[in-house]
Order: sequence, then structure tokens, then C-alpha cells
Amino acid sequence: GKRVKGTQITRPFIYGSTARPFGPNNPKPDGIPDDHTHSWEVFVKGIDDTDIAYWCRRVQFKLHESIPNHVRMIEGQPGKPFLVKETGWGEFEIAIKLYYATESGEKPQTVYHHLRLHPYGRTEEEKEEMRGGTGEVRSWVYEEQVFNEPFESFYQVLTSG
Ligand code: SLL
Repeated sequence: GKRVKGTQITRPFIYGSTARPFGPNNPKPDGIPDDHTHSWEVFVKGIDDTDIAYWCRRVQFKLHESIPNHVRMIEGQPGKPFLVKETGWGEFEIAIKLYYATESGEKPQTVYHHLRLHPYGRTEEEKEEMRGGTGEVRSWVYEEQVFNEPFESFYQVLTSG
């Protein structure tokens, strides 16, 4: 196919994690191992949960090898985040591999995310800010996906939303 010359299409998205310590506000479900201290989720999604599945078709999350079934492939559903929920005790690096719509001709691309369970900062104030008052630890990254001179068919997909 032909490319749309001189054209760049950018699409914003968010990736990252949210973790909650087990406690009165987040009771530990039955059957979770004793040494697990947190529930957490890692995700890729649109801003305010806008749809991104029309350009990002699936996402592979590679978790720590100590976790059963540690490579998770999540298929896109319109308007739904790409999401993995887990429980555990430790922080680690997660490889997040984005697979694009077939028409795009783009190779998959990987971003790396450090799963945060514990707030960090130089001061108590900084740590508290990271907890956001709710006890959650959020580590979110705003990103922009750039499609440079997209194929015409993919350009149609990107702009007919
Ligand atoms: C650490 N380098 O030592 C890290 C590894 C691994 C965390 C952390 C296991 C969960 C499960 C889990 O939380 N692993 O057993 O399902 O801190």
C-alpha cells in the first residue's frame, strides 16, 4: 500500500500500575498466599478510558517469573483497558509489548515499567502525595504513540473514529 506522505498521527495513552496494600480497606481474598502483601494491576489504556483498541490490538505483559503463567497476552476490546490483576509481595520490572493493528505494518514495541508497591520520595510529604490519600500507589506514565507516514488503509482506521 501507499503511505500518506508528510503526515504524522499521534495517539495518547497511559501505561502503568496501581497497587493497594492488604488491610481493612482491601481485605485479602481467601486462597492468597500468606506472604502476599498487596493487590496490584498493570495496564495500558486510553486517556479517561477512551478507546485505543482500534490501533493497539493486543498487549503482552511479561511479569516476574515467580508468578504462575507469567506471560499474559491481552486482546483488545473496544473501550476497555488492557489489564492484568495480580497479588504479590515484591516489586519488579514488567515488559509491556504493544502489538498494532495489522494494517499499520508496524512492528510490536516494548516499554518497561517498574511495578511500584511502596511509595518513594525524599520526604513524607512526597510519599503521601504518591499515595494520593487513598493508600493506593499509582505509577502511571503518559505517552504518545506516533505513527509516521502511515499506510493509507491504516490512516483511514486512525482518522475514522
Ligand atoms: C525482589 N527482585 O526480590 C524482586 C522480585 C518478585 C515478586 C520480586 C510473587 C507473587 C506470586 C511476587 O510477588 N514476586 O508468588 O504469585 O523484590
